[in-house]
Amino acid sequence: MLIRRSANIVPSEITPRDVYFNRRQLMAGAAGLVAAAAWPDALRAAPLSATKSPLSATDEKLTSRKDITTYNNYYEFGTDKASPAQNAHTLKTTPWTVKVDGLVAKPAAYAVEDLIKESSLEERIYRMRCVEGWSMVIPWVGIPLADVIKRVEPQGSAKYVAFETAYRPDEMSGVDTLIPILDWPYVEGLRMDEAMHPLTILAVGLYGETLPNQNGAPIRLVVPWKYGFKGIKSITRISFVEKQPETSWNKQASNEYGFYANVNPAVDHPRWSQATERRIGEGGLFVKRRPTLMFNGYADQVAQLYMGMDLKKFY
Ligand SMILES: Nc1nc2c(c(=O)[nH]1)N[C@H]1C(S)=C(S)[C@@H](COP(=O)(O)O)O[C@H]1N2
Ligand SMILES: [Mo]
Repeated sequence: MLIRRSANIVPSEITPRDVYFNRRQLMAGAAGLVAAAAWPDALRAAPLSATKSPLSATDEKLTSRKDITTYNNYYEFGTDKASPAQNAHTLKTTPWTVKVDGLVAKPAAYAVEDLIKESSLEERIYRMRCVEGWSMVIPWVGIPLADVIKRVEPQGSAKYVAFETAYRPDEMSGVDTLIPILDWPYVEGLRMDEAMHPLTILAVGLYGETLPNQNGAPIRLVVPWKYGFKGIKSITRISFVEKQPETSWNKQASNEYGFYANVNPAVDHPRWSQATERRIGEGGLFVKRRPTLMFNGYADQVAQLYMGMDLKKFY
């Protein structure tokens, strides 16, 4: 019997394929229906098949999987770089739904697998730059956010897209602290043209497998020409709105973190320069910092979005 068999084996013996196969069988058996493809259990990294995208930055050496998955910012699980990898396993990422609401023709609670269904998974190798001054090159797997936006049919009055992370004190060790680090839930936003830009993706994996929890499983935003904090993790809500939405870091310190957060070596953070960066993995005290590039090196693709805007004022 399927159920007794799976109860008798220890989790480490279950491969992602077994999980996938068993769930399909159980669903088909119980409902007497053809089961929809089940989203692989994100607790264990499961392989994803993705096509390579020409929008990748292929010239640079990839940051190791180890560094990408152990040097994280995900304050819901603590503020040390190592904390998310240690603590984020408590977040239950299956099943997972994303509520789409606001100024759209098709508001609904979409299961992650349905949200990405009419799109094909692509590998996008992107340079990523954190406002703290470090950078990585990450092989994401995801879909253009534009595909999702088109499907839900925003109204003409929708000028911005707002995003919200799950807020689950029982599953997040860092949100119930005595002095709150941030005003939870974590929220972010993009202007509609930024959200529709072909470089903007919803990532569901990295290095060819489903996202580890510390990187924002099961689904997170990736906007490579902006500072890392715009890349909101474990998204549970996407809202289409008329007015510029609030963002977590801007609420926390509006003189330090603006709504746009475009990578810009000419506009310093009030407490430190943004002119250079340290590439994670290029260790050693004497390794030279790299110059930070305008729009993180994506200026050819995105500069026209900001024509005529004063980027010192709209930082
Ligand atoms: N919900 C949530 N999303 C978040 C953060 C966070 O603390 N909470 N940190 C941001 C910051 S500052 C960065 S640099 C990136 C880091 O993503 P990574 O750990 O996958 O590299 O996630 C962003 N998304
Ligand atoms: Mo960051």
